[in-house]
Amino acid sequence: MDDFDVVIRNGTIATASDTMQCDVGIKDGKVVALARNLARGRTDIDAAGKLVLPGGVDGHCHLDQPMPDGLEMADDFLSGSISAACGGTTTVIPFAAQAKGQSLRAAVEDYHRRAEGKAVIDYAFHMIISDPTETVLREELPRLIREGYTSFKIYMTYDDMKLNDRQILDLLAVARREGAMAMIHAENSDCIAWLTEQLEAAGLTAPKYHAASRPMLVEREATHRAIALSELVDVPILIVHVSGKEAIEQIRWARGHGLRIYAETCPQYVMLTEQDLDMDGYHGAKCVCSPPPRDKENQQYIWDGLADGLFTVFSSDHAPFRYADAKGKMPEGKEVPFRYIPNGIPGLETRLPLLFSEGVGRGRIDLNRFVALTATEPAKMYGLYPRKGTIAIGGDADIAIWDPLKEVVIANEALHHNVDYTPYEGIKVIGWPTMTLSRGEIVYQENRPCGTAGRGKFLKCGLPDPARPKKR
Ligand code: DUC
Ligand code: ZN
Ligand code: ZN
Repeated sequence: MDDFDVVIRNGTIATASDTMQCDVGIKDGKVVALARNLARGRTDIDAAGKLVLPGGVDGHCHLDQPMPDGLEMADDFLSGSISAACGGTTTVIPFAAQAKGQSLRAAVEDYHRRAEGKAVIDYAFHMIISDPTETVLREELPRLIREGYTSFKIYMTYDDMKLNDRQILDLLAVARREGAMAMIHAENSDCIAWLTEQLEAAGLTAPKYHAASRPMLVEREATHRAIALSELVDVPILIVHVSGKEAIEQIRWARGHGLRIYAETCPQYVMLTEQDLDMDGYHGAKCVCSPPPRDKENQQYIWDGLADGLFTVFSSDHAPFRYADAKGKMPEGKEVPFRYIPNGIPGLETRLPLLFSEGVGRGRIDLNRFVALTATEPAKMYGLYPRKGTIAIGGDADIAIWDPLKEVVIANEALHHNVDYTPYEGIKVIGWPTMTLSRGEIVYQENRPCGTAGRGKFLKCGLPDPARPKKR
């Protein structure tokens, strides 16, 4: 006799490869049956007319990351994970960031303390390596990779984090040996510094000049260089937050030459343009992120890459800073020159609805590709598949039930993050999750979060599929 804790019945299930009508039987947090007409579960959910999708895996977001200069991220693991769950996401992967002079192990331990008792959905960690000392390269990093921290980010810009080419090569060599995934923020630091000085000398310091200080070419050059470094070491890399045409051209070239270059993009590069940095007064600060949003033509290149497989993952890059806040977009409580505006915008909760509505709803990508980009591929990329990122027997019952016809006008007051604005205010989307289950437990239902703080578990990641060492 079947004995299910939960049954989701009458819905349309979609994975990265298939769409089918069947019920989902859940026991002890796992999917245990996929068939029609399952016996009743203790909780029985009617999903008639709904889509039953794998919960999203947000492979790039920032929560409670220590910041320099008195800045503070607005979301911790509690508000961030609640917001994610309310937008249909069931796994988040934020960053344990090493400060210069700090041991990498200490950064990871500190980040565990920040997460402890807070998350309502499961989470893993990437690392950010800002100080690749001999100890990091020889001992800490290899050990941490073997313990389940199998991806790390390298910055080519930002004074407190950037690495030079030699340091990047050293880290890529470790990634190759251990089978880890290196994520690269590709912007040319010196070009940005030089342009920023020129703009400031001319008195051009409003938020919109942030975009002028980081034109496409600084991203193109760094993307090209990152590709060359990856080729030299013979290791795959993932270029994060790709913003437009010229970076895409570099990646297409690399792929065409057989190089294993993966790419991520984010909602801001299909939903915003640099005009959004030129809103009245200082409001453009709300859209300051790096790389900056580009223009309509670049948005189309991003859509093409989402549809044709150039991009493997679609992440939020949620980097939450409050607008009217001295710890956020107004350091010291003032409107400041663009170089002092913290880079980043919120997007955990709106990531999936925006891509669903603008992508699937407008016929730019199909539903299976939507699932691949937002759940399955990030789970594979970071060694969490098939436990996460799909609906399959034996996998965690991380599921978002969507009403594909639900119309929502995005309004910050209805979102659950701790940021005082959304860059997507007033945008109408069609399709929104009505219920999110994490390991079979309902954590969000009809606009209300209902997961308890601390129920989310830390996930040790396996080796990323694309980075497993080749047999030698
Ligand atoms: N890079 C990120 O990955 N997130 C926020 C800001 C940035 O530059
Ligand atoms: Zn970045
Ligand atoms: Zn980021």
